[in-house]
Amino acid sequence: MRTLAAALVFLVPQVWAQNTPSNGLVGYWKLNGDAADSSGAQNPGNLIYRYAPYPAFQAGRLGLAFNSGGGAYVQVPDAPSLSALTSVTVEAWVYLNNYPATPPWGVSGGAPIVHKWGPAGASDDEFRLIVWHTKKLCGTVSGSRGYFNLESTIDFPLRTWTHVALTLDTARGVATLFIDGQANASLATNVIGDRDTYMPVEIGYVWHDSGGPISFDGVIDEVRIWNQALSQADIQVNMNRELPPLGPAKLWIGLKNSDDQGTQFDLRVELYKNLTTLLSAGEALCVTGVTRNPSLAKQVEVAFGQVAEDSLNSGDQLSLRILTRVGTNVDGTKCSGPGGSHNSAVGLRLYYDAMSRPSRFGAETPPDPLSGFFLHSSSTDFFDTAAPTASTPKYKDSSAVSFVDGNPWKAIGTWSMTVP
Ligand SMILES: [Ca+2]
Ligand SMILES: [Ca+2]
Repeated sequence: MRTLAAALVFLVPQVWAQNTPSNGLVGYWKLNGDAADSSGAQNPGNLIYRYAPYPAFQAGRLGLAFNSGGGAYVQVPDAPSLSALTSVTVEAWVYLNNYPATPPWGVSGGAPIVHKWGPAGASDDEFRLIVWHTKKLCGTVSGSRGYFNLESTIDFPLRTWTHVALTLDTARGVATLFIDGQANASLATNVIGDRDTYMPVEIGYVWHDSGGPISFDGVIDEVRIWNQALSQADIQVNMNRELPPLGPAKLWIGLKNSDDQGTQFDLRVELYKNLTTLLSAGEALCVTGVTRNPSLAKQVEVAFGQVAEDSLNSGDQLSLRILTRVGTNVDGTKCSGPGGSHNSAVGLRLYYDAMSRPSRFGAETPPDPLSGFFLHSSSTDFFDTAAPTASTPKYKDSSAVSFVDGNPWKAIGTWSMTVP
């Protein structure tokens, strides 16, 4: 049994076969008041107070964030999905109050952001992001070919929210430090991140090998660990938002009858478990510019609402239902189109199985034009993660929609898959 979030957030087939999502996100701590893992890889952390408990969560960069300045830290137990990542990305938003002091024992002081450290010293840390007392950000990865310390070329900004990311692309042999989405320093290296220790991931804290415990003096938010090297574009697209729990539906629509041109439409998507439990729904209202020819089909994005907590078992049916009606403002009045809006329309057409019009839905982390659950039809309507290959337009029409009849939603169709 899997939680819905674990199954749906990362929607590739492997999700149901193993715990590591194949989009590469292996740990995702939003730190919105707890240490829950939203990656789907099931790596929840524990909040540990070194001294007396205090309010460790406060307003952050995205929702709440974790204030480690009082001595608390987040500890995530070791797991196969967090070790020996080969290529890796470690990301976080950080707000540093002060540079770390050089401790009296004469070793380098540091403000630890994220560590998965080794039992023997820095040279066997699996990976880490830390701000040194020299004011530089440092990223480290180690493995069977040694380790690197890659330092920023600039002093780390104080008292301002700053996004940091370390990537190691083993295939290309490049490590890069990003600050606020811009590559700041890079290094050609043959290091591979294949170390596999039993140590936990720690956020905001490290036990310094020669100096004892060190806390990060500041606030940390939105920590993500990937088992792949994200591109700068991927980092920029995703750094300013929480990764969505379920990507939008992207639906290609057209008119059933060209006489309805100018009419505005509403679209609604509903996701069901076993056709009875509504897991999530979303609507796009007053969609304009809908025309008839397949080559003029219009893509409309419909965001899902929050996905209800539920569980999926092998054999459960997961279904996407798509509905339409005459375009309606939020106050219930009819939308007016620039070409004149009808009170009734012959119907709306959904394209779903042509190369250039692949209606689909699902997570996009990072956004990928060919990721998601694609709608298909054979003898039954279904969806899966394979992009359609048909070169001719495939579509399904709603029955007539009418505002004057009370403007009910009319189903275009229901697409399903069976959870393996
Ligand atoms: Ca947060
Ligand atoms: Ca391990």
